[in-house]
Amino acid sequence: AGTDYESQPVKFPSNFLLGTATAAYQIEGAWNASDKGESTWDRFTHLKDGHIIDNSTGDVAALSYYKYKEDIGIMKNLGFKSYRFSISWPRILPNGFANKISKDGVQYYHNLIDELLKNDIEPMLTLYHWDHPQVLEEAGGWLNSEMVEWFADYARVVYREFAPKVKKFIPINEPSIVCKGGYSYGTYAPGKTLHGIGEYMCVHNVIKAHAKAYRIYETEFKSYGGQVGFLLNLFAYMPKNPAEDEEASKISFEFQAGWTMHPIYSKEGDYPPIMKSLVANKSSEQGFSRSRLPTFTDDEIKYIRGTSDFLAINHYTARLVTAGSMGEVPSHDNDQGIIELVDKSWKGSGVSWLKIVPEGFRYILRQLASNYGNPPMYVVENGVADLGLPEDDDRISYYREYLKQMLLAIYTDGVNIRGYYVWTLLDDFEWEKGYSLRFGIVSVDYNSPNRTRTLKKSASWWRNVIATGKIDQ
Ligand code: PNW
Repeated sequence: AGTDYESQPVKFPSNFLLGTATAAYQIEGAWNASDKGESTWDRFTHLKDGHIIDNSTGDVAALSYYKYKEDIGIMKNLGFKSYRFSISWPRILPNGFANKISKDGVQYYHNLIDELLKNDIEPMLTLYHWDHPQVLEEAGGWLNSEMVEWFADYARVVYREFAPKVKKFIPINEPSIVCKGGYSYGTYAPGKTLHGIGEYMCVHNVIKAHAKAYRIYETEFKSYGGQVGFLLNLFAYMPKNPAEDEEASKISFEFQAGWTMHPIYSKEGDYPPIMKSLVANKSSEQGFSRSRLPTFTDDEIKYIRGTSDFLAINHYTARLVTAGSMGEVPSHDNDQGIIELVDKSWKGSGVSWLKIVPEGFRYILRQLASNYGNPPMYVVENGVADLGLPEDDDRISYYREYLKQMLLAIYTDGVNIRGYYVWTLLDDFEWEKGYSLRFGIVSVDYNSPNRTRTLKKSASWWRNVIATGKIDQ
């Protein structure tokens, strides 16, 4: 409010890091190259049982396993200074466990990282972007607390190999999204629908796994001088009616952000008090003998608190919230006592959940900063889907308007944001949506065996933004 269009800041701060982000399963292909093990997403897509809209798989995807040099060349050409990518866990640990390390798998990521460094592109490494070894899922996956140890063993292998070259690590991509998709809705691998139980158990173990991966770096690898950050996905949850729905918006924030942020970033640690009481009340109303929200021991609370050197956030869209009831009974969605709505005036995109609400971006950046002591932050995913147009003017205006809101958060609100990553470089495998929609600034021709890349208009737009250090009006 009070800032007119002309006076909005358009220049990035100096040393602001601009990059692009991808994830292994969504672009690599080469699903069974060399001795790679089967991942949960390999298993899930191979079922071809309608879970994936076009019954497609990531078997070949964008072939980035073979074309990484070309992809890095594109980033270099566009001027990006950093690349966030993920490692496929079963590619480097084919058995799931650390008793066997794949030489070829490890070599692939060394080649990728070396090529980035040669081109002055800073690697940001995500250890787990949803594709865990299927064999570990057979043993319970994120519902088994042993998964914390298996992940810790994997993290140690990753650090041992790559800590000399990589200075920013993110253990886990979006705990709440992967746990709800995989263990509550069943829309993601492994497709379990234990709503009200599964998503809480999964997040509980994921938080512990994150913390352990952080502590391992801290005690065994800190001499390399790198950092380990916590990543969450967060929509903006804005009150439907500002006069009445402030409480609803606070509850939403605690259930989405607080669920994982409070244990790691608050002074007291543990889950947010309001979440503990709401889930406990619902559970008892429903006849459960204890809360469906698991509990941390005092030692665990201490161990988890403070396990993040930077906050990484993925942001796409917003919701309006008001008191009400949604979701399956029981479920994390339902426990909140909230309904989420979208404003009719919000523009849609190529995917139904993603409405275009630039002001929501500033809203959550400010909210995160003020709730958790304004930690150093990186926005490590932001972008929009369409149905595949080379003249992607809507994508350009999405980036333009969202970036302006981020700059307002930086300059006007003082939010400590250090970098921003475009989701995504290449048209990719979009999980349950397969290849039916496109998020890339570079198109991939899925009809050509070679997966030919072509720059979209938004890629050229980004080249200009990076070269000039500012957003065009
Ligand atoms: C992110 N939602 O996930 C993921 O990190 C990416 O792998 C993915 O490709 C990207 O968003 C775009 O879809 C989300 O439905 C997926 O709320 C879905 C939701 C949120 C985040």
